[in-house]
Amino acid sequence: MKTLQRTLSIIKPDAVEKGAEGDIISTLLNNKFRILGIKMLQLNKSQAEGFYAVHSSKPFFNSLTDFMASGPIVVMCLEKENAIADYRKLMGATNPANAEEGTIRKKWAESIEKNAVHGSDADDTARFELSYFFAGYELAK
Ligand code: IDP
Ligand code: MG
Repeated sequence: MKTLQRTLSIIKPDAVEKGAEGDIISTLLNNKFRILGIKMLQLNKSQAEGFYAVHSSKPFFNSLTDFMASGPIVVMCLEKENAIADYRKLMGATNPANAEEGTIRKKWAESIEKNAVHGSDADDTARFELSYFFAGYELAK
């Protein structure tokens, strides 16, 4: 049975710097994602560390959190049937060298770190990540 799901999407600083927001948002809408909430903001270093706490032991953690705090981002709550897996498929592989044709990362990512977009990877992480950026009243019904 298909169930309606929510996922967190981030257009990362590298993609905002390139002016890719409009193209990425169009791609999401064309692929039947509903945008229930959207805002632009810039994380500070400790907010970036909190968001990526699951990766705190990784060798790339310091560089990743510097990058995520380096400029404005666009955060969105997306809704669709099977949104979590479908959005990860649309994003493409973490390393753009492995991303399939037609994916957002194939088009916009420049490296395994500066890879244009983020998407939640499971129900529990989606809940945590959505609550990191949005209060309930900020989301459309
Ligand atoms: P995901 O974004 O595809 O879910 P994760 O493994 O959860 O990938 O990694 C989170 C983010 O950390 C990636 O999107 C990327 O920006 C960065 N990252 C992942 N692996 C590496 C790496 O090996 N070197 C540098 N940055 C990395
Ligand atoms: Mg991840």
